[in-house]
Amino acid sequence: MKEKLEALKAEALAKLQEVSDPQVLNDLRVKYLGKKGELTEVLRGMGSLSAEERPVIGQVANIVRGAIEEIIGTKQEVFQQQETQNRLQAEKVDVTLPGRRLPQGGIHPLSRVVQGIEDIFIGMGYRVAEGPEVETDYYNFEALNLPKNHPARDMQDSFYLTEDLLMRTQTSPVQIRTMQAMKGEAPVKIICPGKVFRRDDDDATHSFQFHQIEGLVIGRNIRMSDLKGTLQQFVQEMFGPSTGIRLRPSFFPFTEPSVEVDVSCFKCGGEGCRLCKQSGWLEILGAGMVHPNVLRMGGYDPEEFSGFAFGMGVERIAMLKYGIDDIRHFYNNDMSFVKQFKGL
Ligand code: 2NM
Repeated sequence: MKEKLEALKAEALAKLQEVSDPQVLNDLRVKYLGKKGELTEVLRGMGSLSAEERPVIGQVANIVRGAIEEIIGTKQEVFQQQETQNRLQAEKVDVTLPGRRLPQGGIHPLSRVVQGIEDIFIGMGYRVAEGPEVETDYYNFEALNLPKNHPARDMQDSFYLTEDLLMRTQTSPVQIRTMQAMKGEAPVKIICPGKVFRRDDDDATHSFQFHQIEGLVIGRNIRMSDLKGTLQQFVQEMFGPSTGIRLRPSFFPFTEPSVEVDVSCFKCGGEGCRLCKQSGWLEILGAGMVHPNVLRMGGYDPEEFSGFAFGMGVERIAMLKYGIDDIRHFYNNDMSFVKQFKGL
């Protein structure tokens, strides 16, 4: 029996020594040490041994069991370490790799220009007022001193929805609405940014919808010099401290007198270049003293109150500022265009 045990031990150790796979190791453990294993099988014969032989064989059996358990334990530990190493290798993270950038949006050039202009006027104490894009004939024309037979009211020039409703052709109706809401209180200092609509064929410089910012100031003793000083301050903040302005007589139904306002070319400083067509000046604003009829429509007595107003096209300013040659770029949603203004 002792020989059997020694043979079992030799065979088991030889086989276990070669094992390189945890599954095989477990199979061998069951084969030798399991309940129905070979060692158990041998020990079952102990019953036929004499009382003297039994402890001797028992001791040998224990040594055999111990030797087999030890080599299995050692092997298990090696396999476990290998497993840990493999996992560490597989799950390795290189913390020095650069991170993945999140896609970042930018502000549309038109919004950027609107925000810039708003900030300048807010800095001068103005409030931003907004109103509906669908207007009544009264607010869009009548209250702005455009009589019923005025050429600007031609059906050909505006988008009419009904006899009485149309898409606003400028943001001035917001100013009338604001004046009426103020119920004769002064001062009024507002700018009105927004989308306006004209029935026009689109080309490089025209669009049936575009953006305007209009400003309005009403108070006592508001004079043309206040308008001039305000616009002078605005263009210096907008285009740089050396920018100058020039007023030329003009006509608008809602202002009297009316002026066109040019700014000295911010590209050449007035020397003359391609941007200003060699004139040294860029036309960017219309303005004037609010017409007495408009003041009356807004609820202000022209004998007591006066005011100035101005308006500018956002697209035109953005095109000059960023050197954009076609107004349609603003609306195409072409990413290669829009992306150029990221972080500007
Ligand atoms: C312009 C030019 C001149 C203007 C007038 C008014 C109002 F409502 F007070 F009558 N708002 N804006 C105005 C005056 C607009 O845009 C070129």
